[in-house]
Amino acid sequence: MIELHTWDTPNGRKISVALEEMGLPYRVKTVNITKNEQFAPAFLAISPNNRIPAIVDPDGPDGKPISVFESGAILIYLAEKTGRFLPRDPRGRIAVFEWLMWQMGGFGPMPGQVHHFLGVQDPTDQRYGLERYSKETRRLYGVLDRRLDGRPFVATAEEPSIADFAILGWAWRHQRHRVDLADFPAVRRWYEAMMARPATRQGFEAALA
Ligand SMILES: N[C@@H](CCC(=O)N[C@@H](CS)C(=O)NCC(=O)O)C(=O)O
Repeated sequence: MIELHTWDTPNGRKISVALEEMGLPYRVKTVNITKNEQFAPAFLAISPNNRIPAIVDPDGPDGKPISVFESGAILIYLAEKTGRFLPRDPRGRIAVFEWLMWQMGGFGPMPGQVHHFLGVQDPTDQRYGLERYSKETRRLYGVLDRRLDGRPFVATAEEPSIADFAILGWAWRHQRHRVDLADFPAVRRWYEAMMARPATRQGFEAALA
């Protein structure tokens, strides 16, 4: 059974959603990042950047155990293992990679900074960072809204892809980064449709902490 080393955060939830959607059995190993468990040597051995999530699959590609860190790499690994949620045709595949990389590079790091600056107590220290990252986060929601206008999913037509799971992990925290989905109607329609999927919902409800 796959071990999922994780915590109840957007990057962690991407993987529990993907595992549930793929119907892969998994066992959660919690890494309490509020208690610095991400710096434990045993965790660093599978996640050298000391961040969740990471997985250990006892049945890797060569039949031997493999560990994978970085949520984008984990999603690609799981999609290739199961043959699900990543098209085989090169055009469909590259579209999924484009939106997965878009999430990893922006729609995660930017709202993550909003979360950080919201916690800064000194208003002078807070102002510039909060303004900068809130503006960039809203810009990214606008990009996503235009992309989803007239499309069911971000990169595929018939069913979601790993790019939807990745983006959803962060959209799940829209209230925390103070984005009202009413301002982004296509994102809201997609978000509600994704959250209505039983496996996706289970991925967000599974006990991770
Ligand atoms: N690019 C990484 C980011 C992972 C990440 O930032 N994880 C956060 C929780 S969402 C974490 O482990 N933080 C612990 C720390 O900052 O020490 C991925 O997508 O896997």
